Amino acid sequence: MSKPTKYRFSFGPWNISEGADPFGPEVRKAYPHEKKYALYKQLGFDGVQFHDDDVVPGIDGLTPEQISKQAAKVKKILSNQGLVPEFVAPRLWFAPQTVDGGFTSNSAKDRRYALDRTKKSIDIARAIGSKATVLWLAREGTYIRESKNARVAYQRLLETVNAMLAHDKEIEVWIEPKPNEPTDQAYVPTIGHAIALAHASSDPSRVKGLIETAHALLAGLDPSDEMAFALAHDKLASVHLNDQNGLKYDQDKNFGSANLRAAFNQVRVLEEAGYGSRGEFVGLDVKTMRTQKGKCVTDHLKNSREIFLHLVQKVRSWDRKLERQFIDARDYEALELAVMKHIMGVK
Ligand code: XLS
Ligand code: MG
Repeated sequence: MSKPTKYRFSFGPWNISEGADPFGPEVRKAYPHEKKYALYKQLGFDGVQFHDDDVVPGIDGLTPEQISKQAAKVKKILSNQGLVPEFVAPRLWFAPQTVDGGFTSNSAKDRRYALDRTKKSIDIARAIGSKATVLWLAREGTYIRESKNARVAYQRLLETVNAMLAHDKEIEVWIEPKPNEPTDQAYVPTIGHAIALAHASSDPSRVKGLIETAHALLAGLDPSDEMAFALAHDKLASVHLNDQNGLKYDQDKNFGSANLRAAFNQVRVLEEAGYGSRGEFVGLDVKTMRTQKGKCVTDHLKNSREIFLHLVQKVRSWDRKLERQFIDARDYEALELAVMKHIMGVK
């Protein structure tokens, strides 16, 4: 057995939120991003996930010089706090140009905006010391199927990935699949789609996947199997652990809070593959409940990390001999009871 992985954790500043939802306003006071960075270490986190405008607010109205000046400022804050920028993702779902999608918009002008913005966000990633960008393809999809040519859309996505790889010779593109929300039907709904794109690209070694638990569940898939698929192809660049209670809006619940056994299996698959041993982060993408009182609530982050670490202990103390015995005997009823008792902590 190789040395146990010492996990490193990351989250994005948007994970400390004000609690607005589509039906009502903020319920907690805003907390400035700059102040959030000072909280990471004490919560047990070393990595920061970014959207481009988390680093450079108002990015669309700024000159390249203003953008690099602001990026340098954030780089300094990170190094003062001893933090690592994990990735910078273009936020392509807020601008008026991305109402109908970015790379797959029917408007050539809007597609150009999406690519330019993405190149800016790659430059920001490099400027703050990260070699990764994430494509969560929020609005690349449709509400009615007839509004776009899906075949052309997938070709455009591939051209986009190639243009990103050509723009910067070192950048890695991590594709984060999600099957729906905000669109009815999103392109690249599963990790299989993402990895197919990676292999079709001009440099497959720099295109990987990022799996978010809730996104896999929304696709009706088992997150641990999705992770296993990516790991089998050495394509799992990062994970966004959280949880989801069935097929409803994207909930970003605390890791393990809806389905502890599924969480155990995600940790088991990651552990067995040595995930993290090459510096990959265990990312969390969790939101506190809207009902939670307080300013700057961070308990959900601390708690999800704690649940992950408890599950690591559960995986490491799982009786592999017993497992082998039940598997060899094809006694899966006994195997299931043993797993359940182990998770529940009863003998
Ligand atoms: C939203 C996504 C987002 C990405 C980065 O559901 O998970 O948070 O991780 O754009
Ligand atoms: Mg995510």
